[in-house]
Amino acid sequence: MHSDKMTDVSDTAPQAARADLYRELLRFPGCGDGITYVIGHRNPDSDSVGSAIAYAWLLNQVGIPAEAAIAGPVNAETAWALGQFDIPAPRIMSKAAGGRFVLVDHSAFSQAIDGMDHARIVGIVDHHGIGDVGTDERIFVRSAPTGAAASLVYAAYLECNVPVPGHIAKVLLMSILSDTRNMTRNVTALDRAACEAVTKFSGIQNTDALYLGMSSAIAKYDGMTDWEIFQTDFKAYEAGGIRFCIGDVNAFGEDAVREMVKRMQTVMRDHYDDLGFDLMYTIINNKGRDDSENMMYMVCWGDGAETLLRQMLCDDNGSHTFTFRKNLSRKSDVVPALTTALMRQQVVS
Ligand SMILES: [Mn+2]
Repeated sequence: MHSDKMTDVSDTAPQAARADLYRELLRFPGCGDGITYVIGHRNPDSDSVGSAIAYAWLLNQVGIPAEAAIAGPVNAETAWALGQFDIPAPRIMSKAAGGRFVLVDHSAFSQAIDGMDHARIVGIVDHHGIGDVGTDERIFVRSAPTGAAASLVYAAYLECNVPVPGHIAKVLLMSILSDTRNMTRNVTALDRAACEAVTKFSGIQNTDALYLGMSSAIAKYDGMTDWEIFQTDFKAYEAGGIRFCIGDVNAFGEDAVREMVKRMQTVMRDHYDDLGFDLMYTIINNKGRDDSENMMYMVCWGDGAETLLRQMLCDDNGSHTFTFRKNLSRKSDVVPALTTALMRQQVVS
């Protein structure tokens, strides 16, 4: 007989009772009437988009009218995957003021759309650090160090005892594979459980093929200028009074990576003055790597930018270029390393 985990859960009275507790928390007083928008960060990646779609769908199931939104156009990877699934991208929102929001995959105003500081934030689902979106109002925050925000969204489905339908399973799978680099980076037991479950519910047989399609799509950047490529996945930070940014771009194979290194160096040099950051970094991932090749490159610009990178585990190739044998995560490796180095610098100077 076919046994479905989700059905098993709903059959047990204690589980169902517990689901009611979580449903009530999601609909907490003050959450209000009208539409709640679920939105990810600027320069949306697959995790941001998939998590928004899936969490909005869940909110609707528990009685909160919700709609997924995105902070800008989807990237080539997300566009390709949504195209495969025949699922439309959420609508783009650029102004938040006056609206009601759940933030997914971010919790900092610098990564939110304009006006979020004048909006009502009723929830956060994030796997980064806690950002600066402080509020005096009541809020449902779900934050944990998972590989993908989408794994936390899956956990919310479990808690609310809402079965994951096929189309939601597909976008959650897209999100998890993307953020964990096909389950090779920052993978926790929850990510593994989520990935296994949504793979099953999605009906997708070959997740490696899905991931390969996604990563070759994102490394293509068809018809985009170097400046547009640089901005596709770009985040701003501050530590020790120093403003810095880290872009994250992709290329397929070592030759394409070296070419991309040069292009991103030029972009950073040309836009250094108008962007106004003290330090600029770009990670260039090798998406089609074999064992003889480097996993990723980092290029930098700005006074002292190289000094900070030299403190990380990498090879200095000169002309602002560094190579890594390991796949580093911007969130869990690069940002903490740079932040620590900058704070230390501040203490010394
Ligand atoms: Mn994420």
